Amino acid sequence: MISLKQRLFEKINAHRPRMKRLLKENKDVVIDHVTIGQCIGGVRNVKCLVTDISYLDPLEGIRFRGKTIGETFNDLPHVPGCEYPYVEGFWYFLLTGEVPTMDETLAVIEDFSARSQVPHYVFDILRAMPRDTHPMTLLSAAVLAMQRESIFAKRYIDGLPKADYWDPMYEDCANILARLPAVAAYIYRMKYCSDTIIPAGEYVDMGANFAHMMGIPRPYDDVARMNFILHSDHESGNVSSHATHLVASALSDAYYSLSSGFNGLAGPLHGLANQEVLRWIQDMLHHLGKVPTEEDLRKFLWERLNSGQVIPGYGHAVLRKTDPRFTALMDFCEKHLPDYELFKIVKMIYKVAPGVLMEHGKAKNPWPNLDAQSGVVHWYYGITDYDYYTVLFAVGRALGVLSNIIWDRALGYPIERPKSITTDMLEKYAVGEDCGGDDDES
Ligand code: FAM
Repeated sequence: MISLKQRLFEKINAHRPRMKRLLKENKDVVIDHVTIGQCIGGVRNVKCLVTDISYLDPLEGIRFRGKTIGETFNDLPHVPGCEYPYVEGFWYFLLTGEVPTMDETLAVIEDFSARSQVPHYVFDILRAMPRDTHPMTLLSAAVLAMQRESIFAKRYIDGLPKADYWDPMYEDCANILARLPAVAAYIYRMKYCSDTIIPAGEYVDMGANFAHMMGIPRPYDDVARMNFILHSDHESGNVSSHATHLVASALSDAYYSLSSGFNGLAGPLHGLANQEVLRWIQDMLHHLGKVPTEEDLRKFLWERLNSGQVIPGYGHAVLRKTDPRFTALMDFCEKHLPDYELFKIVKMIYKVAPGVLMEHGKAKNPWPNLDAQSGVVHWYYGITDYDYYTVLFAVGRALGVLSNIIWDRALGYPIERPKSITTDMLEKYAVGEDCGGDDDES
């Protein structure tokens, strides 16, 4: 049996000529055009990034390496007696596009086990930070602090050929992934559990280890696996993926890049929305002093919209239907916690909010994204400190963005440098005048 790294190298070698040929023979083929609306409006929908790790269809939702969420959960090697696959097998799948055998999955688990020791100074740094620091700041700072461990940064200084960049990038990414759950769990226990740290036990698999270090009994190991896989990747244009990719394009190592991606994930329009959903629901319950009726809820939604706030967990820049990640979480809740009060409220919001948003008439997509549903699962399993929820998103997101930057280096993607223009120039374009001067190399 060959290792994941060897298999990945075979895949990289097979893929490189495709990219080379595209660049050599078709580099001037036009695939999109850019309007003033897109230029001012967040580059929405401009096709200018490449990834084979996942693709987001506006109506169908995400596919990982061509597989829907259901197929992914079904086809990958499962932890015996559990509903969800090994996260380590999913990592193999994201990197290579191939479903690993059980032996190949267990080999990744063994490899992660060998890499899983978190340097002690990381915990010292976390402890030195004020205890009321947001957990995403703690997580991002911990990843950044570990930058001194970067194998890529060391080998780059020694003079590494470009064709080999992917190799130390792979090493850094695997090291980060093997350590991230322990860092995330440490933050949780330090901040919310009276500093009662649970040391890592013997490495079993990412889901089981995380549940152990969080101090949450089964089936939270399986919930963690589901959560990490669902949050892993959403093609390349979302803020956390794009930020990670952008920073890595300057040949910043994986630690710098991932920390940047996490900083983007911490925004309320992106990953922080999962915290915001629960905060919003708790505010509503507090405000009403009772479980809302549909009419109470409708009124509350309108109050929020009329005061200029967004409905967290609803809307999406790409999706135009209910997010299948939301549906996967909903299916989980229907199976495991159908009568849970908070789940019933989330379902009521799903029934009422899309109609209100349609009537409001602004959001292009009135349907829920995964953040509308993830918090209720965390809450049910005892994690009621909702400002921690984005950390649970982040550990999963690391799988996607790190596999992407390994491939970025494997395919030799250059430093990213889009062109900006001035408002004067846009006004000239608007009246059909040529603005010239397109080739800025700086
Ligand atoms: N509630 C109220 N207004 C909303 C809205 C919502 N849920 N979603 C969109 N709008 C507004 C939006 O603010 C914009 O208003 P202005 O014209 O006044 O600026 C208008 O509708 C058009 O926006 P859009 O084109 O439909 O959406 P965008 O592509 O600009 O933004 C989101 C996409 C996700 C940022 C936006 O839908 C939003 O703010 N949703 C709530 C926050 C959220 O759930 N974010 C998580 C997204 C998630 F998938 C993730 O990244 N984890």
